[in-house]
Amino acid sequence: MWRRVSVPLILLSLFVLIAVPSAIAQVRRGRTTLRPVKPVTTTLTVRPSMLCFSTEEDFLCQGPTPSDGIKLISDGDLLLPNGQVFRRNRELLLAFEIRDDLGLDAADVLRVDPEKRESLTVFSTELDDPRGKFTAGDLLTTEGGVLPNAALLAAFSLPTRVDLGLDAVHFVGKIETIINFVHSLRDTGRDWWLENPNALASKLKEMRIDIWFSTEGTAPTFQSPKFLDGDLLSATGTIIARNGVLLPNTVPAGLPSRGVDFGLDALVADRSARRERIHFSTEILYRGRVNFTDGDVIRINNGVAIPNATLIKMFKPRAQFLGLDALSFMPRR
Ligand SMILES: [Ca+2]
Ligand SMILES: [Ca+2]
Ligand SMILES: [Ca+2]
Repeated sequence: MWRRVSVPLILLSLFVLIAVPSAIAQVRRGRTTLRPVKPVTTTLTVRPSMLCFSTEEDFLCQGPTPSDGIKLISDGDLLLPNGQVFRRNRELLLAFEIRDDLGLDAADVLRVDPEKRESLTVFSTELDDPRGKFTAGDLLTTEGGVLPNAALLAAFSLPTRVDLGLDAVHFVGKIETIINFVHSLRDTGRDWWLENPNALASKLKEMRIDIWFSTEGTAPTFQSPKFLDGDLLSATGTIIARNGVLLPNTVPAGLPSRGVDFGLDALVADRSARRERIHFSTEILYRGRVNFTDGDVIRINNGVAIPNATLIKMFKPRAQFLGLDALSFMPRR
């Protein structure tokens, strides 16, 4: 009994003898905390429930049946990690009166009204409109607006006008202003922007908003690129983050210095234009000190935030990996 009591007593006495004078000394030195303060992180913690996404491939859902009763999921559908379909491809394209599935490789959901089952989303398809109303490089809105690829690239003053595709998109700025700009695309029309592509950068600056995006191609030439398809661009003509900035130093990302362009095919951030909030997906995987696949959600300069398996598990697909091609936050409803 004596031994059982004495050991805790001795430990307690030692703690009092060591800890209390140390604490008093810290308070005397004007320190208000007795423990080391954890470093404050400004990185947004992204949870799967905050996101919607599209896959690289079509698949059959083996989980709960989607609300429209169709178990076949297209790489053009916008999905929720809870195993539901947020919008089918044909719903996104409803305003364009297109019944073909044209794929989905960029999306930014701006507003959701669950009661009316309405949402305002900007997005880009994998394929051109068969009737020629838009290309896979254009930015589309669910209201039927089209911002052509030429306008997105105009501020980069490339020597020739070329459609470089559109692989990821995210608007930054005040959400009400972004929505007003997107509404205006419905009335302006694609042809006006093709005639006045340089108007976009000045319009965005005037409204104090921006369009962050990535292309499918490197320009103006592969040998002497101004930007890579793995760089994050701004429609005002600047590079927000090069491929080598997006990925940690231990990954050989960026050309020509580090060796490989990993691509950039899906992107989310908040609306505040802070680079540390960027999360994205690459076109190719990497195995090294930092491992990632082209289906994972990766945090800027910091490795995998959400693995592909977590995004797709509620769909119970028969393959464990479906890729990742578009990513958006879901607005708070
Ligand atoms: Ca994409
Ligand atoms: Ca596209
Ligand atoms: Ca990807």
